[in-house]
Amino acid sequence: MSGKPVNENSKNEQLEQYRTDDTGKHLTTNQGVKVSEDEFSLKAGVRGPTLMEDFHFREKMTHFDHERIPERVVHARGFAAHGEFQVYESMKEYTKAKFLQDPAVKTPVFVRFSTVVGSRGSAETVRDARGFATKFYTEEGNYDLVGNNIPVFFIQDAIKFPDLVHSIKPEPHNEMPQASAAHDTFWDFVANNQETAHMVMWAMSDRAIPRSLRMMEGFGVHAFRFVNEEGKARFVKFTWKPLLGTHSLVWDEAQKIAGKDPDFHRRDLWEAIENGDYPEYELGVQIIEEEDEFNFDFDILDATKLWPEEEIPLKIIGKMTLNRNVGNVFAETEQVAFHPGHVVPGIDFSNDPLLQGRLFSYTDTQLIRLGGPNFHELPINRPVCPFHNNQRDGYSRQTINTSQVAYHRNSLANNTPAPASPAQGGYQHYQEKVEGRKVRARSDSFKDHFSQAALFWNSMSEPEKKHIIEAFSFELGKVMNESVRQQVVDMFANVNVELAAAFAQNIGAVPPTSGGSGVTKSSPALSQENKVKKPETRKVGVLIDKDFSADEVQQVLSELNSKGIQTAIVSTQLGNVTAADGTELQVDFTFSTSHAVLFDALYAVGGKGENKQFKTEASNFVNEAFMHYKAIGATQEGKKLLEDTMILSPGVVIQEDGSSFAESFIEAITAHRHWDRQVV
Ligand code: HDD
Repeated sequence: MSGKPVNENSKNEQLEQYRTDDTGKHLTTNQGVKVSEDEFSLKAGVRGPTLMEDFHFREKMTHFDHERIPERVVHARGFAAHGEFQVYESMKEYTKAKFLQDPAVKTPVFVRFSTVVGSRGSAETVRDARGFATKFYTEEGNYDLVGNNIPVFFIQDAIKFPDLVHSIKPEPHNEMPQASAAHDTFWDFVANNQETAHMVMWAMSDRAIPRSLRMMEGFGVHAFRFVNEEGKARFVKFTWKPLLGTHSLVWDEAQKIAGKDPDFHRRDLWEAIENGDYPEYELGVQIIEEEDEFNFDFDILDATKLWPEEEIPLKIIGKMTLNRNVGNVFAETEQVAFHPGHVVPGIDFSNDPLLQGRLFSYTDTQLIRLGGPNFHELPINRPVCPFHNNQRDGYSRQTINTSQVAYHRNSLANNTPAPASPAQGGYQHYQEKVEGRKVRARSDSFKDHFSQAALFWNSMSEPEKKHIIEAFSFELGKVMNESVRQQVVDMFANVNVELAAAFAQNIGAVPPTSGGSGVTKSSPALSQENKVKKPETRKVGVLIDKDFSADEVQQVLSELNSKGIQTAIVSTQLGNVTAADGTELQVDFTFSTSHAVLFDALYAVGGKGENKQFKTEASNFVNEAFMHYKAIGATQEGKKLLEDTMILSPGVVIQEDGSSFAESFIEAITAHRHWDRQVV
């Protein structure tokens, strides 16, 4: 691309140059020679040996043998989409970054979501942090915001990253467990590296089992810097806020989904985009003036600390919309290379020692993963603005650099490509004054590991606290070593004694009698119970048997659909299900091809036909949805699917004469879950 202004279509137009559709074409070799036979290798006689000269066979087989590349060492399982970002108002006061200046400019973006621990083929609803990596293709080059859905990290210094990852990955002697932290080495690491306390609280909370990639927040985690045209710098943290609110699964449900649909999150994202329900996230920034650097009760350079929104307000500055699915997962999702060091003028780093180490690691990993130094030439990684330098050659180089010189300074090319001054858009590192001795040490200001872990605990609603205790009990219940279990109990007594005592009991450890952090503060912004709740895109399973009353069902479905709620008809067989008046509804799923865990709510309709199989299977669905605190609506014969204990429970909406069933049901769906329900 040459200096064309960047708009929301720029990346798509660039990718278009590389797209190929083989439909309707002749089969050829990679050399372009047409192939006449693709089923039989070339042999000396029909029963004879295959011949070396069969170039088509050799080429086809060799290419196949080399199809796999190493998966990412972390964040291997991921899914991505294209979209655009638009700033609401100019951020000129804070940063000179061009893509944050003009509300009329739409910058193309590519976002890859991921789990951290599991291999490329692992299930998606595991308990884990989620990666949330965004590449902005700006007119000044690529800017990558490589974040997670948790605002803090396990460790404070990047030198510990290999240790952390070795502890949480499957254990080396038997490669178990896959995609899970619930094992001895991880918890041994936690107990012996107590800086992990805060992030572990998040990982044990509902945040680690998101309902949807469209319903989770994203965080840049580190303090970065905004630098404006005058050269003034301020510290900044970045947060993505989903417009659909932040919602989670329940743990039993998450585990079942892992089997029923290991692709649950990517399917949800893919289908939402295909349906035109484009996921939207607002970008928020928290800004700290340089002179306020030391005015907080935590060190702002410590990645195990968040900046409470109540103390440092989140300013919403723009919106990202994901509106296009990828065309080829390998070419785009797999080959995309993110790097927190990909910044543009106006965005700079802080001295957070975790960030500083990341600045090395990402290019290094791409070199092995993508096979050499030219990965920036892959279509998905190319900037949409021109790029020129004296870097040359290397494996799979695509650019044909035709100039005679490839060095700086030169006279033969009039000293070009020439560095640009800051006024011409050249990146200038912020000239922070630093001095100190070379030490391998950690600042004392990084040594409080428990206060913010306690802040998080204090901020949780009662159901969220209960889930955290259950998560600790589950994870530590899978730890074989008694000493490790006890060490973790003793460690979390420093966060909150009731918490540690509650899970200690469940895992056969000695409960603490004293401890606690002394922190009484809370941050309401941390509780998911305080987030936006909307009915849009929620999925409702409609359980229907033959001889139902069509008028009523059609009316309810149309009211649900008018609120953006999606409905799917579930019955015993595919095909059509026939109403009492002969109306036919097309069945989307049978009880065996779907499951209650795959829906946000159930609408039990039933039917007059006394079908035993329907009754058994539909009742199982209803019981399961009830156990997972989901909204259940029942009309007609569907009421008979509810057990007596359910009838007066919160979130269970039963049609009574004269009541507005659909309205109440929509309200119950919007609430997401009904935690005050008695579930045995
Ligand atoms: Fe990392 C991938 C996020 C700490 C080293 N990281 C990776 C991805 C995300 C993050 C979202 C996947 C990118 C993609 O989809 O391709 N990482 C984080 C966050 C961290 C963090 C939010 C803490 C604030 N990471 C971190 C440290 C190191 C790394 C401290 C090493 C010093 N991360 C890597 C890596 C990966 C990676 C090994 C694997 C694949 C890749 O980079 O491209 O270099």
